[in-house]
Amino acid sequence: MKRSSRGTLTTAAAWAGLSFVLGILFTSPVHGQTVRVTGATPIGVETFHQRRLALLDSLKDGAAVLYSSRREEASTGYRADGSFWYLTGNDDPGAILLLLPGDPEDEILLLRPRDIEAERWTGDRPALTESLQTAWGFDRIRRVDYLDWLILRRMKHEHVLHLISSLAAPSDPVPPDLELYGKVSARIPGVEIKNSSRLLERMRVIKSDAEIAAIEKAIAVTHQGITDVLAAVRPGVTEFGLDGIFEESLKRRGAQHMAFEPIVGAGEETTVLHYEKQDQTLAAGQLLLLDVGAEWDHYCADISRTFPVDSAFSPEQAGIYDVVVAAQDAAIAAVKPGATMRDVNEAARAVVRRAGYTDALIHDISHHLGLEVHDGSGDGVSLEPGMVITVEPGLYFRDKAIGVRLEDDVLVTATGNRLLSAAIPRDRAAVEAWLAAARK
Ligand SMILES: [Mn+2]
Repeated sequence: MKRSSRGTLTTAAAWAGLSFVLGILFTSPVHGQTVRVTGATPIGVETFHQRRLALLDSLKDGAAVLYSSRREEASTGYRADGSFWYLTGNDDPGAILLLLPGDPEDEILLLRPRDIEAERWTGDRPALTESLQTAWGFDRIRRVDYLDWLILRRMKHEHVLHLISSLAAPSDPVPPDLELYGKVSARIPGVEIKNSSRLLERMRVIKSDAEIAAIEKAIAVTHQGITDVLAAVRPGVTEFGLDGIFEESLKRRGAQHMAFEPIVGAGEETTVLHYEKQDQTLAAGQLLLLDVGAEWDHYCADISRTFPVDSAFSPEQAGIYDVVVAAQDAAIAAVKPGATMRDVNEAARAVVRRAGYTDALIHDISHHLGLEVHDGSGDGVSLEPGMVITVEPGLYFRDKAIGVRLEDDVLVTATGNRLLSAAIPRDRAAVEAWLAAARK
């Protein structure tokens, strides 16, 4: 569930306090300016470079432009979109990547110009230095003003512009790369726009060990965050109060960002899939549904759990809860190489159908997980080792004010799957014990 927008943690605190963000300090000899550079992650500049080389190889010709076009949110600060970060490890606002397969300068990072006066308000931005190129793993970093000239020069000899960003829906705004390509093709005869978005999506859908480790860390922090929330669960507390505890817990543990805006709903709100208001007060006898996730090194966790506000589920709640567990068990068991998302979905539905709750499962139960909460599916056909998907069946009964959703994150392995979130209690008795332990 949930939309894929980023969380709302403030960036302001960030830097100094959080040891996991390894700032690189260096001085520009030209301006005598010291610049802090973000983007240092365990994944490392060489990996980002290898990814670009692999993509350049598959593109073969022409040019590809990729904008770091994630919207900047006041409370979150700037986060590069998934594809841009996957290829660059770079969060510099407004940056652009230009790939020119076969050219001696085949990868160029373009940065927005500096604005000395704006930087008094928002902080220093880097000067273009050799040390910056080394730190960011690029042979060539220029200003975005060069893009026109570089494209024109390239299109004198080449005629293909590759779209490598994720496809936008017809009702979405025209993405900036396609807008640029449209202008180029309106001015240079014979220029062709080619859909190569599948290439990057194929790369992103198979996760490396380092990526899986980041997802696991995000899951572990999410687990701790939920435990901190549980310590406060009782009649009389507000949904937004619990949301605040989760966010604070993440930050305290070094996760600067939430993977998405938490869903915290009690009572009837457990039946609202994307519940956002969070203005209700918890009451005895209700259920509490949490759909939450931390982001760690840009990788997302996505976990849902449902709890009794009291210490135990009522018999009616328990009956429904156990069906969701059984449906989830069946769906997780269906996760293996060669299976499809449809197979996974159907495994859960079969259990729900047998229980007589067919119409209470109102959404599909899986999506890919990675740099985005809803990651691309690659070809979207069958599961392969290295893919990470969610399994999230839910049953929703508005008239009973009972909504139960369980969501876990599953890695497809060569032989089947590994439940990355196995440490987070899931069975009814284990969840009641978790709640009791957290309250002590
Ligand atoms: Mn989900």
